[in-house]
Amino acid sequence: MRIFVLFVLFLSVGAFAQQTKPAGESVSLPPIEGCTAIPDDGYDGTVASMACITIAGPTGEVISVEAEINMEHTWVGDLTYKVVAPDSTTLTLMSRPGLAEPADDGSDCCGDSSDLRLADTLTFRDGGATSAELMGSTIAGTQFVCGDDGLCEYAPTPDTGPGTSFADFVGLQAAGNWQVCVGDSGGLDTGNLCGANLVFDVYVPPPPVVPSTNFYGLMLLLLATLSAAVVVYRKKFI
Ligand SMILES: [Ca+2]
Ligand SMILES: [Ca+2]
Ligand SMILES: [Ca+2]
Repeated sequence: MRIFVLFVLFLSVGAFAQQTKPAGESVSLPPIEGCTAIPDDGYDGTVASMACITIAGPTGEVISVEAEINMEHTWVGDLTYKVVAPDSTTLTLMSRPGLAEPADDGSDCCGDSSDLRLADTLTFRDGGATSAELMGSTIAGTQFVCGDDGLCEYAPTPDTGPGTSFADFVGLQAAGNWQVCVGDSGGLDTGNLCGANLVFDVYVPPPPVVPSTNFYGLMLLLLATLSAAVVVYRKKFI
Protein backbone atom coordinates (compact mmCIF):
# COMPACT_ATOMS: atom_id res chain seq x y z
CA MET A 1 0.00 0.00 0.00
CA ARG A 2 2.81 2.37 0.97
CA ILE A 3 4.58 1.66 -2.32
CA PHE A 4 1.36 2.37 -4.21
CA VAL A 5 0.92 5.76 -2.44
CA LEU A 6 4.54 6.67 -3.19
CA PHE A 7 4.02 5.72 -6.84
CA VAL A 8 0.92 7.94 -7.09
CA LEU A 9 2.83 10.80 -5.45
CA PHE A 10 5.68 10.30 -7.95
CA LEU A 11 3.24 10.50 -10.86
CA SER A 12 1.62 13.61 -9.39
CA VAL A 13 4.96 15.36 -8.97
CA GLY A 14 5.88 14.35 -12.53
CA ALA A 15 2.62 15.72 -13.91
CA PHE A 16 3.06 18.94 -11.93
CA ALA A 17 6.64 19.31 -13.20
CA GLN A 18 5.41 18.99 -16.79
CA GLN A 19 2.94 21.82 -16.23
CA THR A 20 5.42 24.38 -14.95
CA LYS A 21 8.13 26.23 -16.86
CA PRO A 22 11.62 25.76 -15.42
CA ALA A 23 12.54 28.61 -13.07
CA GLY A 24 14.80 31.27 -14.56
CA GLU A 25 14.19 30.43 -18.22
CA SER A 26 11.36 32.83 -18.91
CA VAL A 27 11.84 36.26 -20.47
CA SER A 28 9.28 39.02 -21.01
CA LEU A 29 9.64 41.29 -24.04
CA PRO A 30 8.35 44.88 -23.91
CA PRO A 31 5.68 46.03 -26.39
CA ILE A 32 6.95 47.48 -29.69
CA GLU A 33 5.32 50.52 -31.27
CA GLY A 34 3.61 49.51 -34.51
CA CYS A 35 3.33 45.85 -33.44
CA THR A 36 0.56 44.07 -31.53
CA ALA A 37 1.42 42.65 -28.10
CA ILE A 38 0.17 39.06 -27.87
CA PRO A 39 -2.01 38.70 -24.74
CA ASP A 40 0.15 36.64 -22.36
CA ASP A 41 -1.55 33.37 -21.34
CA GLY A 42 -4.76 34.80 -22.84
CA TYR A 43 -5.56 32.14 -25.44
CA ASP A 44 -8.76 30.17 -24.82
CA GLY A 45 -9.32 28.63 -28.25
CA THR A 46 -11.18 31.63 -29.71
CA VAL A 47 -9.96 34.10 -32.33
CA ALA A 48 -11.07 36.88 -29.98
CA SER A 49 -8.35 35.83 -27.52
CA MET A 50 -5.58 36.16 -30.15
CA ALA A 51 -3.57 39.01 -31.64
CA CYS A 52 -4.54 39.30 -35.32
CA ILE A 53 -3.52 41.09 -38.50
CA THR A 54 -6.20 41.61 -41.16
CA ILE A 55 -5.29 41.11 -44.83
CA ALA A 56 -7.54 41.94 -47.82
CA GLY A 57 -7.82 39.03 -50.25
CA PRO A 58 -7.70 39.56 -54.04
CA THR A 59 -10.57 38.97 -56.45
CA GLY A 60 -10.81 35.39 -57.65
CA GLU A 61 -11.16 31.81 -56.53
CA VAL A 62 -8.42 30.42 -54.27
CA ILE A 63 -6.05 27.97 -55.95
CA SER A 64 -3.44 28.06 -53.17
CA VAL A 65 -2.40 30.13 -50.14
CA GLU A 66 0.80 30.50 -48.14
CA ALA A 67 1.35 32.49 -44.94
CA GLU A 68 4.33 34.53 -43.75
CA ILE A 69 4.63 35.64 -40.12
CA ASN A 70 7.07 38.08 -38.61
CA MET A 71 7.09 38.27 -34.80
CA GLU A 72 9.15 37.92 -31.65
CA HIS A 73 8.53 35.69 -28.64
CA THR A 74 10.56 33.89 -25.98
CA TRP A 75 8.72 30.54 -25.88
CA VAL A 76 7.31 29.04 -29.12
CA GLY A 77 5.53 26.32 -27.13
CA ASP A 78 3.15 29.05 -25.86
CA LEU A 79 1.99 29.82 -29.40
CA THR A 80 -0.95 28.91 -31.61
CA TYR A 81 -1.18 30.33 -35.16
CA LYS A 82 -4.40 30.44 -37.15
CA VAL A 83 -5.56 31.73 -40.55
CA VAL A 84 -9.24 32.69 -40.79
CA ALA A 85 -10.88 33.14 -44.22
CA PRO A 86 -13.63 35.72 -44.91
CA ASP A 87 -16.26 32.95 -44.58
CA SER A 88 -14.73 31.91 -41.21
CA THR A 89 -13.08 28.74 -42.54
CA THR A 90 -10.18 28.33 -40.08
CA LEU A 91 -6.82 26.60 -40.43
CA THR A 92 -4.54 26.09 -37.44
CA LEU A 93 -1.01 26.54 -38.77
CA MET A 94 0.69 25.63 -35.53
CA SER A 95 -0.51 24.52 -32.12
CA ARG A 96 2.01 24.85 -29.30
CA PRO A 97 4.98 22.96 -30.72
CA GLY A 98 6.49 20.35 -28.44
CA LEU A 99 3.31 19.97 -26.37
CA ALA A 100 0.66 17.31 -27.05
CA GLU A 101 -2.04 19.60 -25.70
CA PRO A 102 -5.26 17.89 -24.58
CA ALA A 103 -7.47 20.41 -26.43
CA ASP A 104 -7.33 23.63 -28.45
CA ASP A 105 -8.31 25.73 -25.44
CA GLY A 106 -5.10 27.15 -23.95
CA SER A 107 -4.86 24.63 -21.12
CA ASP A 108 -1.76 22.67 -20.03
CA CYS A 109 1.89 23.60 -20.36
CA CYS A 110 4.65 24.07 -21.75
CA GLY A 111 5.99 22.95 -25.13
CA ASP A 112 9.25 23.97 -26.78
CA SER A 113 11.15 26.83 -25.14
CA SER A 114 13.00 28.29 -28.16
CA ASP A 115 12.60 31.89 -29.27
CA LEU A 116 11.48 33.90 -32.30
CA ARG A 117 13.04 37.18 -33.41
CA LEU A 118 11.96 39.91 -35.81
CA ALA A 119 14.95 39.37 -38.13
CA ASP A 120 13.42 36.05 -39.25
CA THR A 121 10.22 35.56 -41.24
CA LEU A 122 8.56 32.15 -40.95
CA THR A 123 6.72 30.71 -43.95
CA PHE A 124 3.90 28.19 -43.70
CA ARG A 125 2.81 26.28 -46.80
CA ASP A 126 1.47 22.86 -47.72
CA GLY A 127 4.47 20.59 -48.28
CA GLY A 128 6.69 22.80 -46.11
CA ALA A 129 9.98 21.15 -45.14
CA THR A 130 9.28 20.79 -41.39
CA SER A 131 6.17 19.98 -39.36
CA ALA A 132 5.18 23.05 -37.34
CA GLU A 133 4.85 20.77 -34.30
CA LEU A 134 8.64 20.25 -34.45
CA MET A 135 9.45 23.96 -34.44
CA GLY A 136 12.48 24.63 -32.21
CA SER A 137 12.99 20.96 -31.35
CA THR A 138 16.68 20.91 -32.34
CA ILE A 139 17.85 24.09 -30.56
CA ALA A 140 18.17 25.39 -27.00
CA GLY A 141 15.60 27.58 -25.24
CA THR A 142 17.61 30.75 -25.80
CA GLN A 143 18.21 30.14 -29.50
CA PHE A 144 16.16 31.43 -32.42
CA VAL A 145 13.95 29.38 -34.71
CA CYS A 146 15.03 29.96 -38.34
CA GLY A 147 17.97 32.18 -37.37
CA ASP A 148 19.83 29.45 -35.46
CA ASP A 149 18.43 26.18 -36.87
CA GLY A 150 18.00 27.33 -40.49
CA LEU A 151 14.43 25.95 -40.47
CA CYS A 152 12.27 28.80 -41.76
CA GLU A 153 9.59 26.96 -43.78
CA TYR A 154 6.92 24.84 -42.11
CA ALA A 155 3.97 22.62 -43.03
CA PRO A 156 0.74 23.41 -41.16
CA THR A 157 0.26 21.02 -38.23
CA PRO A 158 -3.08 21.75 -36.53
CA ASP A 159 -2.68 19.19 -33.68
CA THR A 160 -5.97 19.66 -31.76
CA GLY A 161 -6.94 22.89 -33.58
CA PRO A 162 -9.38 23.20 -36.50
CA GLY A 163 -8.39 22.62 -40.12
CA THR A 164 -6.10 20.27 -42.01
CA SER A 165 -4.00 22.19 -44.54
CA PHE A 166 -4.13 25.21 -46.86
CA ALA A 167 -6.13 22.98 -49.24
CA ASP A 168 -9.08 23.74 -46.91
CA PHE A 169 -9.28 27.16 -48.61
CA VAL A 170 -9.16 25.96 -52.24
CA GLY A 171 -12.27 27.00 -54.17
CA LEU A 172 -13.27 29.81 -51.77
CA GLN A 173 -13.67 33.37 -53.02
CA ALA A 174 -10.48 35.13 -51.91
CA ALA A 175 -12.00 38.63 -51.79
CA GLY A 176 -12.73 39.92 -48.29
CA ASN A 177 -10.91 40.17 -45.00
CA TRP A 178 -8.61 37.35 -43.95
CA GLN A 179 -6.97 37.19 -40.54
CA VAL A 180 -3.62 35.81 -39.41
CA CYS A 181 -3.79 35.33 -35.63
CA VAL A 182 -1.42 34.37 -32.82
CA GLY A 183 -2.46 33.16 -29.36
CA ASP A 184 -0.32 32.68 -26.21
CA SER A 185 -1.23 29.87 -23.80
CA GLY A 186 1.51 30.03 -21.16
CA GLY A 187 2.35 32.58 -18.50
CA LEU A 188 5.65 34.49 -18.17
CA ASP A 189 7.05 34.50 -21.73
CA THR A 190 5.70 37.20 -24.04
CA GLY A 191 6.03 38.57 -27.55
CA ASN A 192 4.82 40.88 -30.30
CA LEU A 193 3.18 40.22 -33.67
CA CYS A 194 4.72 42.67 -36.12
CA GLY A 195 3.86 41.45 -39.61
CA ALA A 196 1.88 38.87 -41.55
CA ASN A 197 1.25 38.23 -45.20
CA LEU A 198 -0.84 35.79 -47.23
CA VAL A 199 0.42 34.85 -50.69
CA PHE A 200 -2.52 33.90 -52.91
CA ASP A 201 -2.74 32.12 -56.22
CA VAL A 202 -6.27 32.73 -57.56
CA TYR A 203 -8.35 31.84 -60.60
CA VAL A 204 -10.20 34.76 -62.16
CA PRO A 205 -12.82 33.56 -64.66
CA PRO A 206 -12.65 35.35 -68.06
CA PRO A 207 -15.37 37.99 -68.54
CA PRO A 208 -18.42 36.92 -70.61
CA VAL A 209 -18.03 37.59 -74.36
CA VAL A 210 -19.98 40.73 -75.37
CA PRO A 211 -20.56 41.00 -79.15
CA SER A 212 -18.68 43.99 -80.50
CA THR A 213 -20.11 46.80 -82.64
CA ASN A 214 -18.36 45.22 -85.61
CA PHE A 215 -20.24 42.00 -84.89
CA TYR A 216 -23.59 43.86 -84.97
CA GLY A 217 -22.50 45.70 -88.11
CA LEU A 218 -21.67 42.43 -89.85
CA MET A 219 -25.01 40.94 -88.79
CA LEU A 220 -26.88 43.99 -90.20
CA LEU A 221 -24.91 43.75 -93.45
CA LEU A 222 -25.71 40.05 -93.71
CA LEU A 223 -29.40 40.72 -93.00
CA ALA A 224 -29.52 43.50 -95.61
CA THR A 225 -27.83 41.24 -98.18
CA LEU A 226 -30.27 38.43 -97.49
CA SER A 227 -33.24 40.84 -97.77
CA ALA A 228 -31.94 42.16 -101.08
CA ALA A 229 -31.50 38.60 -102.37
CA VAL A 230 -35.08 37.75 -101.39
CA VAL A 231 -36.38 40.86 -103.21
CA VAL A 232 -34.39 40.01 -106.37
CA TYR A 233 -35.60 36.41 -106.22
CA ARG A 234 -39.26 37.47 -105.84
CA LYS A 235 -38.98 39.96 -108.73
CA LYS A 236 -37.42 37.39 -110.92
CA PHE A 237 -39.58 34.36 -110.22
CA ILE A 238 -42.90 35.56 -108.82
CA1 LIG B 1 1.15 20.74 -30.02
CA1 LIG C 1 13.06 30.80 -24.57
CA1 LIG D 1 3.39 33.51 -22.53
